[in-house]
Amino acid sequence: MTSLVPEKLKHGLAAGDAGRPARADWTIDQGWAAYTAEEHDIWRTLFNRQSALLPGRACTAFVDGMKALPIGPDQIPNFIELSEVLARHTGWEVVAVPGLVPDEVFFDHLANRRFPAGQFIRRRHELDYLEEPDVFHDVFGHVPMLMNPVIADYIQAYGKGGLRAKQLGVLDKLARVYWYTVEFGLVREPGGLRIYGSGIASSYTESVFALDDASPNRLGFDLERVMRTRYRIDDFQETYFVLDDLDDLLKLADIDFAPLYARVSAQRELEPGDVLDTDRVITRGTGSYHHGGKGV
Ligand code: HBI
Ligand code: FE
Repeated sequence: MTSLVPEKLKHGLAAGDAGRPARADWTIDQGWAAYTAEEHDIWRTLFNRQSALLPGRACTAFVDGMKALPIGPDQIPNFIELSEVLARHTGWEVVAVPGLVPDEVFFDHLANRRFPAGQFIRRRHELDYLEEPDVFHDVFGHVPMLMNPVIADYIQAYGKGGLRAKQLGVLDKLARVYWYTVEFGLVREPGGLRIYGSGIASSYTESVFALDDASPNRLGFDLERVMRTRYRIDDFQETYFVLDDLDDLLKLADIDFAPLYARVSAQRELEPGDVLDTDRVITRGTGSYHHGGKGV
């Protein structure tokens, strides 16, 4: 699982960690030719085990997007080749960054349909856990969803909304919406619940936990409810929010969030595992994973 915690930036994430100077927009060259055989091999390991897991778990949009893209087991994808296909479908491109970038920089890229993807790949001893988004999380997890026109517009709207939310001092509320949709969202399909969140789709362990484990809650998505809900950055989620249809995100892209922020700010914040009387409960989790042995 990757964390999107901006605090990391304050502790000296150096631009150009990959050995290249970052530009003002924090982009770097992908430097594709410089990836080592070991790095391509780590990609292959991650790609193969995730590809075996996702049929019947990933949503149709993810599967379709993946199929149409030059993403395969043999090598770390080339961002220029990805961008050519993306541009034709939804007008997005993929640009390389050293890791987490400052919020404003991130939002500005998204608002202009540029997806900043980590240039580096995790090491072999951290296959299942890393703190910063790497090329596997960003490309395998996010890029297939950017082939979907609804997600394409929604993530751009998040970029535009992010700049406003930051000025209003309510970024934490908007970031929760991104977290519980783009990163950790589930969607109902005729065959059952499916993954569309990239943080789940790129995680071997969480793509099983999110759908099959008895521990987490699975609740119908509600915008204001989600804005109030804290999330876990360093472990599986205690609650997943479920859309009835990916098209529901289209409405979200159009809503004026300003009045919502005011209303939500007046209400108490919710803990990751809370379930309310007003929630549309799909699965009431046992909580055993996070609270096991403590009688919750
Ligand atoms: N930078 N590269 C990268 N990827 C992210 O997902 C990201 C980021 N910087 C800030 C950030 N996310 C979040 O803190 C915002 O979405 C709030
Ligand atoms: Fe991500």
